[in-house]
Formats: sequence, structure tokens, C-alpha cells
Amino acid sequence: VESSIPEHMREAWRKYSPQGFKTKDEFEGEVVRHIETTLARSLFNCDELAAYSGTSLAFRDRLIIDWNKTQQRQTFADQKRIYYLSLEFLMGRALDNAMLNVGLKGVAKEGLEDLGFRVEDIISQEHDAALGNGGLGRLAACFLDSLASLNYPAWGYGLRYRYGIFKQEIENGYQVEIPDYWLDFNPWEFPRHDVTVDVQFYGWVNKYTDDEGKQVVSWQDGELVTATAYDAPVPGYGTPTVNNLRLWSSKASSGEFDFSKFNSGEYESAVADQQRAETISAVLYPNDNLERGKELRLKQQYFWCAASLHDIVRRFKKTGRTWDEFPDQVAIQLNDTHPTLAIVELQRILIDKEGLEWPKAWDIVTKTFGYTNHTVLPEALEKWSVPLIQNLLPRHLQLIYEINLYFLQQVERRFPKDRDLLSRVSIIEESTPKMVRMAYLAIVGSHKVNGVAELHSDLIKTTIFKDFVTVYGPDKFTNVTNGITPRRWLHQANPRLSELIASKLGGYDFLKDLTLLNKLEPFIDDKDFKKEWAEIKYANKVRLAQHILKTTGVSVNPKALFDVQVKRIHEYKRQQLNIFGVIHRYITLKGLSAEERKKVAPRVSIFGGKAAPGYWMAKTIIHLINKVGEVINNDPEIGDALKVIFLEDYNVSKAEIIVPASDISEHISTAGTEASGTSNMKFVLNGGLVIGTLDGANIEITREIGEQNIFLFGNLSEDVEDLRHHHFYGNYQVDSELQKVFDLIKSGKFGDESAFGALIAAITEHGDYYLVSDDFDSYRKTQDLIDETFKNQEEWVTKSITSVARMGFFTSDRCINEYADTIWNIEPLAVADEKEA
Ligand code: 9GP
Repeated sequence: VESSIPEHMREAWRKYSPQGFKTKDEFEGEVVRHIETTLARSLFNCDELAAYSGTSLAFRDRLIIDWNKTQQRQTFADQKRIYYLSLEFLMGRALDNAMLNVGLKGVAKEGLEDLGFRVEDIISQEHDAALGNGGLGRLAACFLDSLASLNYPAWGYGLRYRYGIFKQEIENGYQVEIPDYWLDFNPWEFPRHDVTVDVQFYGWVNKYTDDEGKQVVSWQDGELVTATAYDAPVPGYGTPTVNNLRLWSSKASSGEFDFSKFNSGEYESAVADQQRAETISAVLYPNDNLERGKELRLKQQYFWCAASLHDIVRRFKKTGRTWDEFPDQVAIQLNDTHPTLAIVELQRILIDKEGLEWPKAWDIVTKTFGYTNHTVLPEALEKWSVPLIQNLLPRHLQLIYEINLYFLQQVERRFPKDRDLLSRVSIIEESTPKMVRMAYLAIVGSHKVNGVAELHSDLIKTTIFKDFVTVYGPDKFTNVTNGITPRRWLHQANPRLSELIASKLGGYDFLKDLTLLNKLEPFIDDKDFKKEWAEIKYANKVRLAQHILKTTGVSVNPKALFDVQVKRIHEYKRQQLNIFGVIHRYITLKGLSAEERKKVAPRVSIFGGKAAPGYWMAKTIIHLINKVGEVINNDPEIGDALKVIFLEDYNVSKAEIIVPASDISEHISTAGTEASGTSNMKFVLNGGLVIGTLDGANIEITREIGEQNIFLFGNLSEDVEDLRHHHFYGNYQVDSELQKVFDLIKSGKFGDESAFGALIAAITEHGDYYLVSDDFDSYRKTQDLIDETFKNQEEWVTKSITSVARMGFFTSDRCINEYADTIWNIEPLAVADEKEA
């Protein structure tokens, strides 16, 4: 294409193509220009929001230049790309990240000062892009950062929800959900009205033989919805690579269908169609580790998969290659089972549209896809009812049945007469109604399946996917332990710590090679270094204390031990264990004399996290935390010895304040339930210690940082099943110290006790599925050990530094390289001047 453009045109283009600002003066010029022209504001009405917008547009312009070049470079290089399909991308704020990744935050800070603003105030104007629920969505965001930073040719594909995860408010101790409309002004996205895909729903399948005797399958009628692309640049750190995140937005197809309604005067129904279509990308389902089987959710999934697949195929076809080469050019990773329909869609395209034979098409499909499993919780494993799919996607249901038949025939050949095995691995569950097991479809349609931490990857092989190990052998299953990007979770969230580390390591190279952190170990006995380390933690705690005061009205002592549990509220994550522990601590403190109480290490227990709006038990936990806080925080006898805080509306930008300020964070899921967890990594990387169970990535964190640097407690995953069994059939009694906690709740100390009855009954009467009582004793004792250890600050800081020094393994750069090597088979695309940015 390029060679067909005459030299004089290219010359003119080169001469005038924008370069983006580099200096402070150029930056100021760009900001003022955008405020005056793009936003039509002036010096006299430029508030912080306008300054944020102007600054973002200036940075966006800069990114766009590199973004265009990256896309051209990747197109010309014509090498294999990775497409990451995720229904959630929890990106958080973009401006600070862009400033740091292009290395011009200092320039922006000075420039903004000239213009009368503080960079921190401007950054905090930005609304979080909250297109995700929790760990799964944030992992996708970390992966995008690593893919760009490592120069991999990569695209993210997702949905552009008009409403991200709801905003949480607490009223009278209860969670209230407020819609999060975040798109008022979003300078980080580019609508691509020229990039659209018409996606079909409903209708019927016509199979016939054409004039040439060929079997034709045609999916007819139904309704069309148009997907429009919105692109967001994803800048790499310290490299000019800027990758693309493409999010699809839905609207009614502008085809004849609608016009005919308008022409015949059916305005209302035409508008209703429009609204129905727009509903598809309207709202993010607010469930974490929970699937509810709603038709709209299935519509979202197909809409996004179909649009993405058509985009990928269109791009591939432009290269003029043959279909055999598709898997050499395209790798598609399925983030959980949500995009599993992409497997069926590619098979449909290859068979129905491109006319390939089944085996050849299926070979291409399975070589293309990889599937990451993120949970073993039964309530989170997706199943869709056959009648629902039949109605919405009739052709896909046929293909699913064919895929299943083709697969079961293979199994039958290898394991003749094993009827049980066949029914166990069948993609179709023979229930009423019949259900499609999406995880099984994802396994059958992919060449690799991975879990997200060692324990989790072992568990999927021995429990939920055991039969597939029998069928395929163990090599199809692998592990890629999760990671986090140190750019956002150290450099951006904790700039002073990052700076201190850089001063010891001679620069910021550790942000690109996190294993360099181990060079901190020799400084463990350096008094000045330790002092500065502790001072930074203290300053971060002061900042959090200010935030707590501002948002809750409660004053906390920054010298107290800050004990943090922030994550989605879920019974398996066991915030109830934490709050029961807090109540027990309160009981103990009340039993002490004033003198004795003074000797106790003061503590602030900080909670944060959203409950799915329909998850009543999780909401009850939030309610209890708030009610306990009200009592304890207002008990004059207790004073600073204990405070209990619930931080409203936990999200990525709040995490950036909370994580650097923790002394201890809690990762206390029932063993075997948390696939990985990633906030554990963020806390340790910021010098916080951890109390945790032997679950998910806690195990590998322990292996890396050493057992002496983490507070482990509780039962092991291999004992969980027996314990549960014992609850029902053995001589089971609730832990006597926990019983005291229940008695206090039941006394009405924290308000109407009936509000918490179900929480207690889950443990005392309904089998204590999450083993709260079994782990309570060792949890409490471990908390006591933490109090003791915290008194010796010298030892505490040593543990903190040692842990950070050993966290190199948990960078998402390592994960992405593992995925690239073992699953995607892709290479980075060399960039001429790495440091150009
Ligand atoms: O619950 C897991 C969490 O442990 C993990 O860290 C995260 C990223 O791998 O995925 C979560 N899973 C889900 O949200 C649903 O599968």
C-alpha cells in the first residue's frame, strides 16, 4: 500500500505530521490550545475539570502519534498477533498512567503549575474506567500494560458499557447502588464510526442444496444489531509501542429493516428497537464469581464475540494468506468462559461462509484459541440453557451439537464403552432443561487451558476438569501464575517508594525487570534506608487517614497498625471471619483494665468492597461491618485501641491510596477457593505484610518471600472436603471463642440481631461451608502474633523490605512472556528506539 503513494505526497505528509509535545512550553501550548478550541473555554472559566480535559487531550495527541506508528509497524511486520478477549477491563484512570508511561509526568507537573494547577488535583478529576468487577478485570488491564510494555503486537477486545460497575454508597450501614455513567466526557476513546459489524440474533436456519449440488447453510431473518468500534490507546512503559483496546458499542442496525418501520409510520416501535439494541452494551453485570444465566448477558457475549471475530478475520483476510496460516497469524485468548462463543463463531465463519470442510476448520479453530480458567466455584461456572441458545443463536446451537458429537466420537474411539465418561465430558448436560457447559466447550475448542496459580491449576486438573485430563492427557493443561504491573501498582501508586528503590538500584530499570528488586537485599541492614522506608509507609498511612476522615468522619491514628481487607465481598473470601475476629478483639479489650489496654498495639481494621446487588449474604456482611464500626468507634473506653472503617465505593483509584498504606492485608479465603488473588501481590510489593490462608497465589508468595515474612493460618485445601463432611455427619461444635462473638451479636449490641441471624446460622446450622469456625482459632492466634511482631518495628521493616526484594516473580511481564512462549507462540516486535518515549 505504502509504495503506491507518490513520494511528493509522502513528503508533505511527513512534513506536517504532528510530533507531540516534548518540552514544558510545548505542553502548555497544547493544553491551552485544547482548552480554548476543543473545549471552547478560556482562562476565565477553566476549572480543574477543564484543565484535566486539556491535559488529557494533550497527552492523547502524543499517544496517538505513537499509536498510529505502532499499528503501521505491526501491519507491515505482518507477524502473529495476540487478541485478548475479556468482558471486563478494569482500567482505572488513564491520565496518570499515560504521563508515567510516556515519561513526561515531570513536564506536565511544571506546565500545570505555570497554568495555576496542581498535577495531583488534575489527575483526581478523572472518572475511573470501571468496566470490571474485580480481579478478573484488573488482571486484563495489567496484561494490556505488559503486552504494550514488552512490545507484543496485541489487541484487547471488550464491550463499551455505558454503565460500569455501580457506585457504592452506604446508608444506615447498608450498601446502596448508584449507576455509574462514566462516558460524559471521555477523552481516551476514539469512536470509529467507519468500523462496524452487523451482528445477527434469533431467526432460523435454512439448509439446502444449491444448483451446483453443494450443501448450503444459511442463518436467516431475526434481528441485526450494529457493533461500532471505540478504540482506546494502551501505552507501554518506556517504549513507543501503543497498543489498541477495542470496545464495541451496540445500536440498532441502520439497514432497511428500521427505515421501513419509519416509512410506514411505526415510530414508536422503531425507537423501541433502537433502545433494545442499545441495551446490549448498556451495563456491566455486577457479579463477581457468580453467573445468573440471563438472556441479555448471553446477548452481550455473542455480540462482542461476533464483532471481534469479524474484525480479526477481516484483518487477516487483508494479508491475502490462506486459511491454513490463520493460527500462525492469530492467537486468541479467552479470559474465562465468557468469550467461549467465539470458538463456535469462528467455526461458523469457516464452514458456512468460507466453505471449509469440518475437520480442517476445526483444526484451525483449536490451534487458534487458548482458554484461561479463573475459578473452581460451582456458582461461577457458566452454563447456558439449550432452549435459550436455540432461540437466540439457532445456528450456533447446531454447531455446538456437532462439535460435541465430533468430540465424543473421538473419546469413544479412545475409551470404547465408557458410557459414564462420555456423559461426564459431554458439552451438553442432560438436565431439564438441557444445558451447555461453557467451560467444557472452551476446553474442547482450545489447544491449551491454564489456571492462574499453581494450586488452582492443580485443582482444576484433579477436580472440575479431571476427566479432560484423562481424555487429552496432562499436557493440554498448564499454569500461568498471575501477576500485576509494577508501573501502576508501585511506580504510580507509591511514587516515593519507587523513587527510594530507584535511588538504591541506580535507576528505574526494575520497573521493566522486576527481578532486579532482589538487589535491595544488601540494604536490609542500612539504617538510613530502613528509616526512609518506614517514613514512606507512615506518610502513606497519613494520606489514607486523611481520606478516612474526609469520607467517614472517623479520625484514626496513623501510628496504629493498619489492617486492610479490600476486595469484592464474598462468603468465600471470608470478610465475615475478619469482622468476627474484630468483634472478638473488642470483647477482649473490654475485658482489660484501662492500664492494660494502653499496652495493646492499636489497630485500625479497614474494609472495602462491593457486594453483587443480588447477593444478600454479602450485603449482610457489609451491614455488620458498618454496625460494628459504629459501636466500637464511639466507645470511649476503646479510643485508639481499635477502630473499624468501611471505605465506600472501593475501586482502582482508591486502591492506589489504600494499598501503599497497609501494614497487614488479609487474604483469608477458605483454602482451595481463591483461584489466585492479585491484591495480595500489590500489598506485598508496597511493603505491606500479609495474613493469609494456604490458598491461590499466597502459596507462591510464601515460596518467594519466605515463610518467616508472611502470617499463614488455617486448614489446608486437601482437608476441606473432610471437614465439610464432618460438619454434617460428625460431632461438630462451633469454636467456643467464636460462640462469644455470636452471643454478643445476638444480644443486640450491634443493632437488631435478626439482621445478622443468617450469617450466624450459616455457621451454626447450615454446615459452615466456608469453614469459618474451623479456622477461627488459628486466625485469632495469628492475629495475636501480628500484634507482637508489630511492636518490634525494626523486625517489621526488615520483613517488609525483604518481601519487596523478593517479589520480582509477580510482575505481569513474567506472565505475559509465559503466555507468549507456552500458549500463543508469539514474539515481540522490535522497536528501533526503545527509550524514545
Ligand atoms: O476469583 C478469581 C481470582 O482469584 C483471580 O485472581 C482473578 C484473576 O485470575 O480471577 C477471579 N475469578 C473471577 O473473577 C471469575 O472467574
